[in-house]
Amino acid sequence: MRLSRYFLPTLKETPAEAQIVSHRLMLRAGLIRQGAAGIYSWLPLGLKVLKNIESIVREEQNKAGALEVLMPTIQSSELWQESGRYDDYGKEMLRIEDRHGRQMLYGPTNEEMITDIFRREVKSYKDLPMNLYHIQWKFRDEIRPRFGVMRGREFLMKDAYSFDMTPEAGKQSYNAMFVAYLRTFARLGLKAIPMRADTGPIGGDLSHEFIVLADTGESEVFFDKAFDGLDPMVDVADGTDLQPIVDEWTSHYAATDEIHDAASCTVDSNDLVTGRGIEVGHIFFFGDKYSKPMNASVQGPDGDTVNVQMGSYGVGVSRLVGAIIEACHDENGIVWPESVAPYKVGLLNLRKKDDECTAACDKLYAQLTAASVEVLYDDTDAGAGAKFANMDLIGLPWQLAVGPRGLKNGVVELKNRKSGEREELSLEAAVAKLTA
Ligand code: 5CA
Repeated sequence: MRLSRYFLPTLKETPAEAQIVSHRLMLRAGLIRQGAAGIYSWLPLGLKVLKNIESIVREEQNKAGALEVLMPTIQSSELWQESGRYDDYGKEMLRIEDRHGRQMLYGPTNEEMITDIFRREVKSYKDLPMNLYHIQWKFRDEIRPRFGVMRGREFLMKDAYSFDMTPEAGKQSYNAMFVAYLRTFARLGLKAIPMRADTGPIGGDLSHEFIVLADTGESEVFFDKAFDGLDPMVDVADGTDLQPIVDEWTSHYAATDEIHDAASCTVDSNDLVTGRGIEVGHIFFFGDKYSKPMNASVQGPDGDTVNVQMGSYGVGVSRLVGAIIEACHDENGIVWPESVAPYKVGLLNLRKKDDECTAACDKLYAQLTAASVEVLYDDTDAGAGAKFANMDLIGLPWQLAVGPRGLKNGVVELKNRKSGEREELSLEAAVAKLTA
């Protein structure tokens, strides 16, 4: 992509309304713009990151055996009357009346709707286990939307719903999502710790929040430093017994302030780490909480009818953009992990008026693009200093700078955004390194 043809409205000044670094950088780097409190438009660069995160989440859901569907954002109130949550959900639910006076709502979550789909179609234990997920916008009329996309009112969530015949099978489905979450957050370049959690309005008694550590996180967290030694990139194949993996990850103490109790915490004080964290995922097992009132049942092997055992599993996809920036930035801007970066390489033409320099840049751009390397090519008239500052701000993993002085010696400069390391390479070597 040529920057001269792109829409990247970056800001030099720090926007006054943004209290935390990720919100400031998302505005400054031209990723989002606010429409109303807690409601954002995604500009081209931000949307690319959001889509990259979504893809990784999707790959790991599919790998874990979940099936993608897409449910609507607008729901009818009737199913929520059935589950009993229509009144319970209170003011966080955005209620809408259609032209016929029917009560509708903008979905804050989809337990009711998916349970309805399931009960209409699935009648036998033979069709289980089943896990259905979608990646769809939600609306919660948060009392205090803040920190940009971190606590929005409209936000993108991946929500999965599992259906099983027995509580034991239901826990296996829970374990599959638990492990998929470990892998997902690791692939996103994050260190997320699963912590025992309150279940709130979703319900149930088994639940974990996946928390990314960041000073600006909304919850205070307490955990055993033993988590440092665990590798979340667990390799799983069909039939792998997941229980030992989950046991390993849940045997160490980790709790948010909601349930942490200093008196009953057994971790040696030298081993207990205290910090702040951002909740990027939340998984629940709630048995028949919805299947019973909504009468979602299947026929078991001996002919009797049983309410299915359910779990639900959320990932805050849009929140993750902010969470990744909180975890990956420095004083000059964002430092994207390569897996989610909007472009891999920023190509800087340091002297656009120099024909040789422009010809070399055009050629590098063509070669890298032909090799499927995503390049954002700064072919604008801006000065070299401004170009470097802008590239640092938007945080692409590699910067390839081309200037007349280097070209005289046949070299260009490749900088790694994260380490800051620079090296001079021939043009061929630079292309080889970036396409390797
Ligand atoms: N139905 C269940 C799981 S599918 C559910 O709704 N869980 S949740 O309420 O915990 O939300 C799932 C994830 O969505 C959270 O872990 C969080 O990462 C994200 N999320 C929740 N509220 C917001 C919000 N206001 N802004 C941005 N992300 C949010």
